Amino acid sequence: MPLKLFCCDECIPERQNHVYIKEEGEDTTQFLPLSNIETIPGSLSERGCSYCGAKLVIGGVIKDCIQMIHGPVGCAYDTWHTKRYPSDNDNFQLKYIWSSDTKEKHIVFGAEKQLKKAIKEAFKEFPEIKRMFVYTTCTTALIGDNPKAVCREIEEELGDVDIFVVECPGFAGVSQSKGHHELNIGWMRDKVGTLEPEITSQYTINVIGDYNIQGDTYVLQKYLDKMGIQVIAHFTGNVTYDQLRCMHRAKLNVVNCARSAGYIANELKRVYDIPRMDVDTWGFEYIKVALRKIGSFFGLEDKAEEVIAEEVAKYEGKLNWYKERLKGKQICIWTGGPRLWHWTKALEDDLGMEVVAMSSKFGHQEDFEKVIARGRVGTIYIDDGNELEFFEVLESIHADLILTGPRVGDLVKKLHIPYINGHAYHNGPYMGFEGAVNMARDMYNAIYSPMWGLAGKDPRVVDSPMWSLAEKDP
Ligand code: D6N
Repeated sequence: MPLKLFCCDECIPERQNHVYIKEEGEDTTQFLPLSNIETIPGSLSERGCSYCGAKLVIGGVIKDCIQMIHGPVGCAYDTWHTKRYPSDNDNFQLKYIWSSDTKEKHIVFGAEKQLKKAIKEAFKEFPEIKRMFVYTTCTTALIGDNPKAVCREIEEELGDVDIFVVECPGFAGVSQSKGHHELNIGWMRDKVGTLEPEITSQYTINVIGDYNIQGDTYVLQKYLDKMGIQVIAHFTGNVTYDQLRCMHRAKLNVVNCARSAGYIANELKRVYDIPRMDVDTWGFEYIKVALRKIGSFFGLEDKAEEVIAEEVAKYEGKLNWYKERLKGKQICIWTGGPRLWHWTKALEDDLGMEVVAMSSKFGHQEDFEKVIARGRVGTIYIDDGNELEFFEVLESIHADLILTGPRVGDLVKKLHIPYINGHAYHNGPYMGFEGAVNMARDMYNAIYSPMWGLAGKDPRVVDSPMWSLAEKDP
C-alpha cells in the first residue's frame, strides 16, 4: 500500500492521502500524495502564510527599497531576520523593517491615513531610498483598505519615488506558495517593461528563483561573468528594484526555483516571447549540466567548459574527501518543496548518501512528480508534514542527519540527531561547485561532531522520555 496512515494521525485519517512510500515499479502516474490544498484541521502544520511567501521569500531580498508592511507590527517583526540573504550594498535590506503599525482603532476607522503617514515618514528617514514595496496583511485586507490609491497619491505628491503594492494577505491561499504567485504576477503586470537597461553584452539573461541565500547569487554571477553573459536581473538575489523593471530585455530566462518563480518566467515567455530554461544550480554534477545548457543556448560551449574545468580542478578533490566520509549516511530533507527534488539525487550521486524521508511544506503536484521521479524506492514522501509525523518517521527509519529549518531542527536535536539548516544554510553558499563542497562540509561537521557523544552522557537527558528514541542512534 503506497499511501500511509501514521499512528499519530488516527484521529485525522485524511492525512493518509498526503503520505506516500514509493514501491518497486511504481511511477507518478500511479500514485501521488495530495498537495497544495488546505491543511487538515487538527494537523499542526509547518507552513507559512501567503503574505510571508511574498515578503520573506521574494520581496524582502531586494536590496534598495523600503519594505512597508501595512498591518500589525508583528507581521513585520516575524518576517524580519529569519532569512540570510546578503547584498553588496552593506545589507540594507537586512537591517531595517517598516510597518504601518495598525491598532484596534485603525481596524474600526480605517488604516489608510496611518499607511500614508508611515510611508512618508519612512521616505523622510531614508532620503537616499526612492523605491518601496507595500504589503497588505490579513487585517488591512479584511477592513478593505486601498493601499494602491494611497501609494499613487504619494507618488504624485513626492514626484521621485516608485512604489509597488503586493496585495496578498496571509489568508489569500493555503500556504506561502500563493504569495510567491501573487508577487510574480503583480510585478510582471505593474513593473516589468517600465525601464530600459544598459545592454553590455549580446548574451543577456535573467536568473530566476535564486535569492542569494548566504551568497548563492555571487557564485552564479561569477560563472556567468566568466562566460561573458550579462545578467539583466536576478529574481531576486542581490538585485535592485530598477533592475527588476528591465527583465523584458533578457534573451533567456534561466529558472532555478521553479516553484516560487516559474510564474514570472512563464509570463515573460507569454508577453515578450523570452524562452525559459530550467536548471539545477545545487549539486556538483547538476551545475555542470546547467552551465552547459546555458552555454549551448548562446553558442558559448567553450566558455562553459572553461569555467567547469577551472572549478572542478579547484573543488573536486575536496568534494571527494567528504564523499568518502558521507557515503552511506542516511538523511531526511524536510523543507519547502523544490529543494527536495533539487537535492535528493545530487546528494545521492555526488556524495553517495541515501535520502530516506522527504517532507514538503507547500510543493504542488509537479514538485511531487519531480521528487518522486528522482527519489528512491522505500523513501517516505510527505506533504505538509506535522511534528508528530516527523517523530514517527524517525522511529521507523534511521537518520544520520536532517536538512530542515531551525524550528524542526531544534526538535530533532533533542533526539540527538544533527540537523543542517536547509532553508538559510549553516555556512553557505551551497550553490555551484564551491557550494556543493560547503554543504558537504557542513553535513560532515554535523554528523561527526563529538557533541553528540557528550550530549548522550548528560544524566538529565537519560531521564527524558525522548531518550528511548535517541538510544537507537548512539
Ligand atoms: Fe524556492 S520554494 S524560494 S527554493 Fe521557496 Fe526558496 Fe524553496 C524556499 S529560498 Fe525553501 Fe522557501 Fe526558501 S521554504 S524560504 S528555503 V525556506 N519558499
